[in-house]
Amino acid sequence: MAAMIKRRHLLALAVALTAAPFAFAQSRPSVQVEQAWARATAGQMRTGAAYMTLVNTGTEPDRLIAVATPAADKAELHTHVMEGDVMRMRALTAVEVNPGSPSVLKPGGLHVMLMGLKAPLKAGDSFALALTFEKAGRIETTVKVGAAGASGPGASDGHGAHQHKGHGS
Ligand SMILES: [Cu+2]
Repeated sequence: MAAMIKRRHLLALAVALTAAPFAFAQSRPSVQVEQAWARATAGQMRTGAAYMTLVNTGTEPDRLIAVATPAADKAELHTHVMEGDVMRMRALTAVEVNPGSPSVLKPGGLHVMLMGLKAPLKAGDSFALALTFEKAGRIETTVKVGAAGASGPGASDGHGAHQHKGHGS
């Protein structure tokens, strides 16, 4: 008799557990775009790249599916792949943004390719970038332009001694 009741309780628990993901799925997914930056371009070069960290603060996976900026004729999602000994860029249709593991766009990896820049990117300037996510929708961010040789957001070119390192890691 007692065993019977216990079994029923277990079943109820199992139902509660399987129902939980549905409850979470109702919550609105959200993505934060952090530390968007770009390198200054050289001379009349008409292509550039923007980098950033995409943090999924929701509970469901999301995907970055489109990028656009008034600073360039066209923006695309790119990654770098090795083909033999040669590093090449390849266009992507989407970048996965999963909860608990920020997607980092950085030199040598994922990046937003800017084609047909309307003006050279100069250190200290900034420009708007619109990111469209499958679930989170359209998010606008501001891309800060760093030095031509910058390797990260806010990275100094040797003169930025007063710069803070930003969010600790
Ligand atoms: Cu590219």
